[in-house]
Amino acid sequence: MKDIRLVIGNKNYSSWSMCPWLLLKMFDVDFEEIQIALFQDNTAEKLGPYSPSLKVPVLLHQDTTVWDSLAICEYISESLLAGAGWPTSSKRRANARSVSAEIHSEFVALKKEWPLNCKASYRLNPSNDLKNEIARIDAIWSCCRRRFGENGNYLYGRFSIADCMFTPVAACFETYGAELSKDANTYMKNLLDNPFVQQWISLGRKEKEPLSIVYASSA
Ligand SMILES: N[C@@H](CCC(=O)N[C@@H](CS)C(=O)NCC(=O)O)C(=O)O
Repeated sequence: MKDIRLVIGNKNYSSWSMCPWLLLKMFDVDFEEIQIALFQDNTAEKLGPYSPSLKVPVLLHQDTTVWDSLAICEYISESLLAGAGWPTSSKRRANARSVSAEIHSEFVALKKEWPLNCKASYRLNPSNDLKNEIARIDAIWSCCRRRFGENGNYLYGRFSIADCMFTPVAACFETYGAELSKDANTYMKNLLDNPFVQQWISLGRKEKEPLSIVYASSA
């Protein structure tokens, strides 16, 4: 058994699982992946020993259990990366934490109407609420890239937790055909070209659970 274990759901559906998984991969942290299929009769039974919330993701490190994607990313950065998960300047770090918290806690229409589904690729017209949310995400991406992105392809130049939190959004935008500004579209493509993101998506596409599961839930 490895020192660090990450419990995740189906790669095809579990947007929140993708965030800490990508952080660990991007920073070359050795970890064991424990995958539990969601929305099965025995899912709660399987998650119970790991997850106090009965949700994924969950990180297990020595005698510490951390659940909830953003808390896990914070823990990884603090305990395993000496803080390197966030930008180094306090101004950028504050901005990165703000946009990460915003995507984590807001965007109800996006999470409901355009769930992660790596296997799908079709246009799905957004509601007015979702259009407003897409415009807000476009503004976040464009503004971060313009103000802070000078030293790389990511929101704050080099890769950070903020990019992890927005990667599932990029996958959903691509799947359902979000209309974005040029800068936001370029950033989305950069995220999707990342080899670990490609790996997640291609593994998700190979999973066998039926697509109907995702529409029966709000995950
Ligand atoms: N706020 C949590 C949300 C976790 C969550 O909703 N996970 C979904 C999968 S992406 C889940 O475990 N769903 C199973 C269920 O709701 O029973 C986080 O950021 O980790």
